Amino acid sequence: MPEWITWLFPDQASTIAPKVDWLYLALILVTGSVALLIFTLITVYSIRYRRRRIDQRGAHIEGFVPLELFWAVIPFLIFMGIFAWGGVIYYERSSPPKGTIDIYVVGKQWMWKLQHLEGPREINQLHIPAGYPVRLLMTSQDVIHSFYVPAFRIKQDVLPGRYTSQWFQATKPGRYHLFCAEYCGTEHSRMIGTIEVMRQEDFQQWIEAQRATQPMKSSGKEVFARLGCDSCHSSTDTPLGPSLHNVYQRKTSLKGGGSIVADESYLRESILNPADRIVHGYQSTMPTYRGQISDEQLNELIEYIKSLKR
Ligand code: HEC
Ligand SMILES: [Cu+2]
Repeated sequence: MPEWITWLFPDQASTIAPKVDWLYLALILVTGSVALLIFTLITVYSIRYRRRRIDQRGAHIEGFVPLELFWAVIPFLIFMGIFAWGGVIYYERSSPPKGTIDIYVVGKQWMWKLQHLEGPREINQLHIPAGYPVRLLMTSQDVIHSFYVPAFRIKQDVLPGRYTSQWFQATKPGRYHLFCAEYCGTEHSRMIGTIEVMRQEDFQQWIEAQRATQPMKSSGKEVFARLGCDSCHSSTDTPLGPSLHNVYQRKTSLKGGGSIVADESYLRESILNPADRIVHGYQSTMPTYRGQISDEQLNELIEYIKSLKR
């Protein structure tokens, strides 16, 4: 993006930001120049072809097919091009690379609660390193919110009862605004925060200084034991329940046909609504845990299940 145009956009602080801005700029230029052309022609023609005598009549015009085709087909092609361009960016925006740093986000009227896998929790503030892909796994404990960081050009609704996710890679250290972009009640406008992008070494130091906390998967292990999940789930399949080892990212066959890849959303659903999808070969004997655990505990539980490997 050339220097002279950057005043038009907020700071570009993620890998996707320049791509979004180029597309946006193209849209402004295309629609702006067409609007300008139309308004100029309206003005010029209304002066040039104004009625000069009271008995003057306009000619009767039937239409001209090549011209009609020209101004239908050309804009169509331009807009299909823009659609494809936007599609490519959208695809990139929604497919995180491998090896992301995962952060759990819980939206709540009216604050952002964030947690690192290593354990540290933050409120309305998130520390991350520059130059690393970060994936946010987000949910809300009440109404719909939206996680919006203008400098990264990312915005994603955060919904109660399920995970939505988005990823980004910050390019330069600094402090960036975090907003809630979905009206969520009286103090919506105060549901704001800061993303603190640090140099890699600084981030390493920061996360080590939070050592007092334990990793999410360890807290999750405690929740697992406290809720008695281990009475049915052990390291091997038993008649009481399937083993949860290696379940994450595995293709699970379901009762009644079909299968599903066990991602975070599936694990979450299995705990809150176990009757919705039954693992092949089992009955619906698992009780629901809806209302018994907070979103934070659920996140920790899921990290624990993800860590179970043979
Ligand atoms: C009474 C026994 C029982 C208890 C207690 C129980 N489960 Fe289950 N669980 C099952 C059975 C049976 C299934 C397979 C049928 C189904 O999908 O509902 C299952 C399935 C699951 C699955 C899906 C596994 C897969 O292979 O796709 C997950 C995840 C899970 N349980 C997690 C938990 C967690 C976490 C707890 C504790 C909060 C828990 N379960 C408590 C019996 C139990
Ligand atoms: Cu909100």
